[in-house]
Amino acid sequence: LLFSPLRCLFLLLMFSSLARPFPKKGRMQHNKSEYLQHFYGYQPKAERQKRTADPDGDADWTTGLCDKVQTMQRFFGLPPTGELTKDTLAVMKRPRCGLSDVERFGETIRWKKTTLSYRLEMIRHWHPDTSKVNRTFRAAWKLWSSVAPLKFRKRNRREADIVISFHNGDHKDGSPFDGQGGILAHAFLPGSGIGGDVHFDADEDWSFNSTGFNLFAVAAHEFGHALGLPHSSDPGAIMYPAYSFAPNYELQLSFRDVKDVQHLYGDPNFPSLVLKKPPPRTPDKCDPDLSFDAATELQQEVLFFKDRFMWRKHPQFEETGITLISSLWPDTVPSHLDAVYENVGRNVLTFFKGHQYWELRQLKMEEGFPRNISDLGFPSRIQSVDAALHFRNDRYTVYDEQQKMMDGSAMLTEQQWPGIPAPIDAAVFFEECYTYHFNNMLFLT
Ligand SMILES: *[C@@H]1O[C@H](CO)[C@@H](O)[C@H](O)[C@H]1NC(C)=O
Ligand SMILES: *[C@@H]1O[C@H](CO)[C@@H](O)[C@H](O)[C@H]1NC(C)=O
Ligand SMILES: *[C@@H]1O[C@H](CO)[C@@H](O)[C@H](O)[C@H]1NC(C)=O
Ligand SMILES: *[C@@H]1O[C@H](CO)[C@@H](O)[C@H](O)[C@H]1NC(C)=O
Ligand SMILES: [Ca+2]
Ligand SMILES: [Ca+2]
Ligand SMILES: [Zn+2]
Ligand SMILES: [Zn+2]
Repeated sequence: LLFSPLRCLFLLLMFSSLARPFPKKGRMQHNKSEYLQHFYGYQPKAERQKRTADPDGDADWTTGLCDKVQTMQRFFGLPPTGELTKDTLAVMKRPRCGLSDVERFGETIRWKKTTLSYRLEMIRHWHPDTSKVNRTFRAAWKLWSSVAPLKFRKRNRREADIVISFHNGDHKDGSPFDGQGGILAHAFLPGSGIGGDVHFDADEDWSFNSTGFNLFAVAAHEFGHALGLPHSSDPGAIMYPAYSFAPNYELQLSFRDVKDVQHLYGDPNFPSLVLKKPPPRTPDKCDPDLSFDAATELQQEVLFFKDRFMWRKHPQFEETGITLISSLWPDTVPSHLDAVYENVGRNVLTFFKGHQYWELRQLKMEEGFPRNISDLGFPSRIQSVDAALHFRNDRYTVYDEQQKMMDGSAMLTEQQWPGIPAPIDAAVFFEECYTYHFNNMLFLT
């Protein structure tokens, strides 16, 4: 259905044209073949022929590649076209964890004891405040020990189950680091020796706040691997492989993380209900109570926004993938948006939140944003923008971009669309979950 050999042949050509001399930074992120090999188990032709002497090697290679691109796209909630679209390449370039996204470790790989020791190796390349580092790691372990029957004890000298260290480049474990950006860290599954150990890329600009990469956020994720957890495709999970840290967002385990760690270490006697507050669930697009923050068309797709997340509905594909807003666009695009809209003529996507707006062209933030919506010629009584720009509470206004003017008379929505409940959060065309509730045109409140 979705696979077209021609399209994949084209993909092949793109591959060769993308070949560049070895970039120093984030090597794997610049080599698509290597990215798919490393994170999605893709085996290029040469290696496969060695193994199977496949007479139909070329076609097989192309198919294999397309498959892996699709798997990757599904994982990150992109339309599974199998093509290396701009979006796909953008997601591939995002900083992330060094472990594979497709390996499943199974239930058997876990520690057989419940008190684990960890040790921090001397940090040679970086001279931070060690008390801050120690506090950061303690807090990251606490995330996990507060939802599962596990205890973590720090050791200063003696052997420990989990050794935490910083390395740059090739550090002799078969998974070299790649300089700034790209891969941030990796960890080993529970076991003896190197098992359970956690390595951070010493070339990154680590921080305790939102400059560079936040050590706490990455440690919380890697410690999950050290306990035996694989990557999760739930973008709300700490075990999601892409780095996402927002300064205003309290880092916590999601419902999925808690479920997964309790599945590994669950003890029927452990009262999982004592959690002080329930872990946050990633919004489910089919939840009848869900209301979107915003929605917009983007070329052929319809995009829906909620908190830090977005869904992408592509007309060619039945599934609607969920992803993080930050996995596609720069961190400067805020979460909890008020409205988003596409200006097809100017090829610009505009995001609204409060009295500010941002403009993106070709996935890149334009200079000088955010700006005040008063710059758009909005009358001062407009403090923020709801829904598809044209809606504000029970009124809608028409914004004329040519004139930078609002149609002066805000009209009551009900006059235009009788029976539409107000206020409107997002006005969109969406049919996947709701066909039997509504006709195709859906207005969410
Ligand atoms: C990408 O990686 C593959 C496999 O490691 C290698 O054969 C190829 O030369 C690399 N391409 C570039 C442009 O670095
Ligand atoms: C932090 O941990 C390291 C390594 O275990 C230790 O050498 C250092 O003294 C600790 N720092 C503080 C302030 O406790
Ligand atoms: C973050 O911490 C660094 C020092 O680790 C400091 O220089 C910087 O100003 C801080 N940034 C913010 C936004 O707090
Ligand atoms: C931006 O707009 C808001 C409301 O529209 C107004 O209160 C605020 O003073 C404006 N800020 C600037 C810097 O113009
Ligand atoms: Ca790196
Ligand atoms: Ca170990
Ligand atoms: Zn990981
Ligand atoms: Zn390593």
